[in-house]
Amino acid sequence: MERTLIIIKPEGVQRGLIGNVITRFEQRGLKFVGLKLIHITPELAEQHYGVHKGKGFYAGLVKHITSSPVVVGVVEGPKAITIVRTSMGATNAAEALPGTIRGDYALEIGFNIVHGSDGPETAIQEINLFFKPEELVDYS
Ligand code: DAT
Ligand code: MG
Repeated sequence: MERTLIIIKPEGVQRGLIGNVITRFEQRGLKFVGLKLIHITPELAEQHYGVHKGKGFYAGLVKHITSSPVVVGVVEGPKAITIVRTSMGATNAAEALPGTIRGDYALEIGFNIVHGSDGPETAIQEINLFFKPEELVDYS
């Protein structure tokens, strides 16, 4: 079993895609063990996107993710990290295949609807950044 962090970004919330994105992960078979609506602070955004510091798009990325509320969730399942990434589609929405979230709902890299952790270590870091242990449920 793996756990991974997902974020429905400001444009996803504003466009009314919360239910749709959650449904896609649920229908894939993943279980939500954490879920909340929050407004990300600049401090939290800088921690979350710290790996991109120094890149040309960093300032815009932080500004955008803090611009309005987002949904953050933790999903669980076998190979959850890879399954979320492949369900999301390519980072650059122009290259994302139809059938993926980005391929069905996004046009631009800067408005690509959804975030998913990119590996086992970042998944643990990102889950701990956004959720306290007591905010995560256990179905077993
Ligand atoms: P992903 O979100 O697929 O993990 P990433 O970690 O490389 O992609 O980048 C994080 C986010 O930053 C991405 O979802 C959108 C934005 N981004 C990445 N590369 C960009 C670029 N060249 N121009 C503008 N925004 C970019
Ligand atoms: Mg990433």
